[in-house]
Amino acid sequence: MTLIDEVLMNNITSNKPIWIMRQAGRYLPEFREIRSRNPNFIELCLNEKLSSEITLQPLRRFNLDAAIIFSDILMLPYGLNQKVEFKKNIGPILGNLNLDNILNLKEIDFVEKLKPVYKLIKLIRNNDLTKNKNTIGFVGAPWTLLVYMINQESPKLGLKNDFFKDKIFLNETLKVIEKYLIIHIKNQVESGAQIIQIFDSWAGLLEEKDLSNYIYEPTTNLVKYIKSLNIPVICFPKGIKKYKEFCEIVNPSAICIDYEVDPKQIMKDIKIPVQGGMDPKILLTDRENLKKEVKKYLDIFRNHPYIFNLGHGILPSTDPKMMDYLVKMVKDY
Ligand code: 1CP
Repeated sequence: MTLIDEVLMNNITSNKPIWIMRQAGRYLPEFREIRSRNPNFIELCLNEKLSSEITLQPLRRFNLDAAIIFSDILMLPYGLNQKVEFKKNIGPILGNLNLDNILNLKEIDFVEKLKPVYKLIKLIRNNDLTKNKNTIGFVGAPWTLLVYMINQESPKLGLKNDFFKDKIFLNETLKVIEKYLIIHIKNQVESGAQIIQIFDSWAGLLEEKDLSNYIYEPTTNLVKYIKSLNIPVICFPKGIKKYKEFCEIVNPSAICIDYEVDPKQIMKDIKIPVQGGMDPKILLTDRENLKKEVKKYLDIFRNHPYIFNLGHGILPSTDPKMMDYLVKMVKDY
């Protein structure tokens, strides 16, 4: 049993396990080197030799407790035959969504398109570097995927004005996303993923009255499904504010918190295992400050099942030396 397994069984461990969102990525020179030779991001994700190597890169450098597969939440719309492109300095750009085509899609064709993701999981599970560590698979939450598939670009500057115009269309799309998410999760688990994290990066965009329809209901369905496979599920409803209500309704195995919530309040409100919280920008400051912040989270959650992580992905401008210092500090605490 690993430290993360212990925590996810709701046990308090004296040493806290650590992994970092986006640990495989742009802050690592060895990733940038591979990326510079592979301008097509989707193709890079679909090259299991390279994507497994990228997954393992952070484990070669740091004593992390888990590998998170190098993939993307937008592999789902790609699998549904919606065009997905990553433009430099802009982000993802998606083609028009054709719901009829998606409704007519066959499950085996979807799985065939995403096969390299499942092969990547098998490769890393068989690698010595993940021995005694957890392999984390992931998906985007139904709401966040709906956002990208309808908005067709990042909603960083807000959703398009007519986003909520056709509610029937939105709900039909949401249903089909849920259906294929279950298929994608099933295949990740069958390939060896031991934990699933659900990233709801845009949960903060919804008004309270819409949380039930777009987040609570579809996410609860996924959580129930993942638990039925005897696999723990970590939910990250970034920016939702109502973490307590989310946990009570959705009931994940663990909750990942963002950097805008007060960890002390979470400690009071939440009975399930907690992950994350520290602002990724702290890694851009100095060691003294980093030490102070890490200590803050470890002290607050000392008597709680807790996995150290950040409150969002590690920033591309992070110095790998600061990441090294962070991991060592958590391990030596
Ligand atoms: O080199 C590059 O330009 C690619 C940058 C990049 C990377 C490294 C993208 C494009 N995706 C990824 C990998 C990725 N994406 C992982 C890898 C595993 C890890 O080490 O953690 C994961 C878990 C994701 C998940 C993901 N993709 C999310 C959820 C988490 C989050 O950050 O909120 C989201 C929203 C995406 C969409 C996406 N993919 C890539 C970008 C730049 C974005 C965000 C665009 C936006 O701001 O809307």
